[in-house]
Parts: sequence; structure tokens; C-alpha cells
Amino acid sequence: MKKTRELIAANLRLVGAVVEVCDARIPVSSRNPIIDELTKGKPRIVVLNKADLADERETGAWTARLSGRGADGGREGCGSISAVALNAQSGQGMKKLLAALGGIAASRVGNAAAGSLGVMVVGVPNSGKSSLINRLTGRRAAQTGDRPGVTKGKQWLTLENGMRLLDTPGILWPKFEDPNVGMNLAFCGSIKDEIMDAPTLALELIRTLGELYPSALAERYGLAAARGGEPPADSADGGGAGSEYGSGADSAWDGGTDPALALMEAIAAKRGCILPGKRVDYERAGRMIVGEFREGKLGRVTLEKAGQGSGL
Ligand SMILES: Nc1nc2c(ncn2[C@@H]2O[C@H](COP(=O)(O)OP(=O)(O)OP(=O)(O)O)[C@@H](O)[C@H]2O)c(=O)[nH]1
Ligand SMILES: [Mg+2]
Repeated sequence: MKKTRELIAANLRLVGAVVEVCDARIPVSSRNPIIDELTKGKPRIVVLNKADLADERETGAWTARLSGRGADGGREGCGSISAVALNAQSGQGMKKLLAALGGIAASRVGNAAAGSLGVMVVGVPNSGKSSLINRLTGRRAAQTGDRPGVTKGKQWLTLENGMRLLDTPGILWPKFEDPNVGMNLAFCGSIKDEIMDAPTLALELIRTLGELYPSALAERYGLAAARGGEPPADSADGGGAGSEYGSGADSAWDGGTDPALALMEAIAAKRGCILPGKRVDYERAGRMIVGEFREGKLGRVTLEKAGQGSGL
């Protein structure tokens, strides 16, 4: 991370704009405070990427809020910011991004040609920086992957119009003041999966979804609605807590009354994540639930709502 910080600082004078690629599902948690510090004074476009996975209404509210048209605008001291919702895979939203970049190019004194603009693309790991660059250049020039830490160093790429784009490795910050931030980044794959075990992550995700999208899991896995974190009503046929699927003597779980755990066990049973001796395979179930969330199979979800007071 120190190396990436230095890379951003050293190359800042070579660019006229910064594109900060965030995850539309977590517009607060995926905005790195270090990037504010490092890129102060540069015109910035905040991209809410992976908009195809996020709640459309929330993304609309967030883009308005981040662009300063909403209730409280962007964060203080950030210079000029505009926000664009994007799907870097399909290209939806790309026209707006190009228009915003064109606007920055045109506003530079005596330098109206979009082509002369240098643009640094920064953001948390796995947010889609390299995918965005590939989409803009129209070729797979930058390496991408469904895990954090794919881009290891800087890479300059040039568009047909001459605009120069700098791809950078994902950057995190040393300490999360709010533990929810770390959790949200882990849900969305911005933190290496080795750092948190899959069952714990899945359990936290089940709790979070239970609050925000109470029917998402029940619908996906064909369970009776588990509102407000209540245990699933069909645990008898779904294999919920207290069912024939015990936690197993070697399991770290103490089982019992946790409704999120009961729901996880019901999901595990539905999907056949069961070990010999009818023990729940928490590892496999946890990986599956988190994986399906990341792929959008649990529905379009935004974990941080624009209407709530937040750390912007
Ligand atoms: N659904 C969806 N997936 C996306 C989108 N943009 C990128 N991805 C996927 O997200 C994953 C990460 O994309 P990358 O472009 O490698 O992300 P990055 O920010 O360059 O990642 P690092 O270099 O590791 O920091 C890949 O699996 C992409 O296919 C998007 O808009 N929607
Ligand atoms: Mg990358």
C-alpha cells in the first residue's frame, strides 16, 4: 500500500484528472480517505462501478449526493467532484464518464483538446479500475480478475483520441475506524479472502442482508421469509437450527439460537453443503453465499443507503 501511495503521489503532476473507482454497493466504505488526501486539488470523477449489482434507486441517489446536487454534497476539501454510475463490463454509463472527462479537458486553460488529458484511475482493490480502462480503450490491455490485488504496478494506456490513462493497483488504508467498513469491503471482495474465514464473513453478510433486504436470502434459496433475522419458518424441511444437521464436535460454532446461523444452516441444507455424519459444511456454504452475493445472485443490493447519515 505504501508503494501505491508513493506511485500515486509521484504521478499526480502528470495528470489533469483523477477517476476514483468505487463499488456502487458500498459507496461510503469503498471511498478511500487516503485518496482524498493524495489527490487534493485535482478535478475528480467518482465512478460508482458495478452499478449492475447495486440497487438502482440508491445508485441514483448516491450519484446526485456525491455530485453535490443532493442534501450535503461530497466530502469537504475534495476539490470539484462529479459522480457517474457505471457498469464497466457492459459499458453502460461510459458516455457520461467520457462527457465528464471531456468537460475537465475543455475547462483547462489553453488546453481544450480532450486528447491531451492525463487521467489517473485509482480506488480500492477489485473495484473495476482495470476493467474500466479496458472498456475505454476497447481492448484487454490491462489485466483484470475477480479478486483483489490483480494490478501490481502502474500502466499507462492511450485512447484513440490521445487521452492517457494510468492504471494503478488497488489501495486500502491501514486502519478502519468503523469495523463495518472492513466488513463491507470484505463482502464485496476488496479485501483478500484469506484474511477472514468464509463462514464468519457469510454470517455477517446474512445479518446485514437480514436488516436491509430481509427477503433476499429466503427468495434465493427457497426458504420461508426470514424477516428481521428471525429463524426460517420452514427449518423443519429446510434443516435449520436444531434440525438433524448438527454443528459437529469439531466445529468452531456453538450453534443454538443465533437466527443468522440458523439461516445459514438452512441454506447449507438446501444446497447440499453437508459433510459425512450430516454435519453442516460451513466452509462450503459460507463461500457459496458470499460468492453468490458478489455475483449479484442475491439480487441488486446496496449496503449503504444514500438517505442515511454517513461518513461522507
Ligand atoms: N458485475 C460487474 N463486475 C465488474 C464490473 N467492473 C468490473 N467487474 C469485475 O470485477 C472484478 C475486478 O475487476 P478489475 O478490473 O480487475 O478490478 P481492479 O480495480 O483493477 O482490481 P485490482 O487491480 O485488483 O485493484 C473482475 O472480475 C471484473 O470482471 C462491473 O461494472 N460489474
Ligand atoms: Mg486492476
